[in-house]
Amino acid sequence: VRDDDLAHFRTEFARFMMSYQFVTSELMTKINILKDEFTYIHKYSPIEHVRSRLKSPESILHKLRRKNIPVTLPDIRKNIVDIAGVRITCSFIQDTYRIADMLTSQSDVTVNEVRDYIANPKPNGYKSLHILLELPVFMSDRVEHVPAELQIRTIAMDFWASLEHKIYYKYGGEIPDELLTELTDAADAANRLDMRMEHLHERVAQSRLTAPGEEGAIPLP
Ligand code: 0O2
Repeated sequence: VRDDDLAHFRTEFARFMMSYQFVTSELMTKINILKDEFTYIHKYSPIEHVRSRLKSPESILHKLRRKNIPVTLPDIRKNIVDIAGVRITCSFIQDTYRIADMLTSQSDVTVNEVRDYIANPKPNGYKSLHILLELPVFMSDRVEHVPAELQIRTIAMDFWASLEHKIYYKYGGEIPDELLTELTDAADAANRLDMRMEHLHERVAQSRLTAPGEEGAIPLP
């Protein structure tokens, strides 16, 4: 490879990666606006944490090799749709869907695919709502439609997924059977906890609606 070509590729790649940084910033702004406004109206926040990450060049290359995709920027743009990743953690299951609806109904958001692993968990027990979307990013000389992966899940689902992720990497993807069984049991326990918390949350919301002396209160959803 000539030095000139390498320098050119470096510049282009850096510029390419910047577009994912920008789409992440746009998504974070949208999420923060929804969070603040929802909290103001409903007096509680449906979002506990929001985190974002950019896939590393190593991890992009690894995925390209695994899927046998050529290493060109247009191929990466088209095929690796989770370079920009944003994860929202909610307290309650109903809020994961509510946040998803609020975001995906915005007119500049194009939804390419929804993978609902909450309604259809993976065989290991993994639960999360994944939305593959695209947003326009306005730059100095052009508009780019940049994809991002949004993951929305509850605190209990997130707790389970982070431990499973660590165990998966610790065992290089070959988790021993007895740990797999325990993990599946833990996923069931997390699911039961989600159901109970949701039920409690609904009861509290109902009692707030009917409590005497609270006529002026803004009802919980
Ligand atoms: P990281 O480090 O989070 O980026 P695809 O090839 O795109 O069709 P892919 O990428 O497996 O299939 O898509 P999927 O199933 O929607 O999963 C994408 C991401 O979801 C993963 O990204 C994880 O973050 C998370 N995920 C999916 N399945 C599991 C699971 O069983 N356990 C845990 N803990 N997380 C999961 P990456 O790139 O694998 O990792």
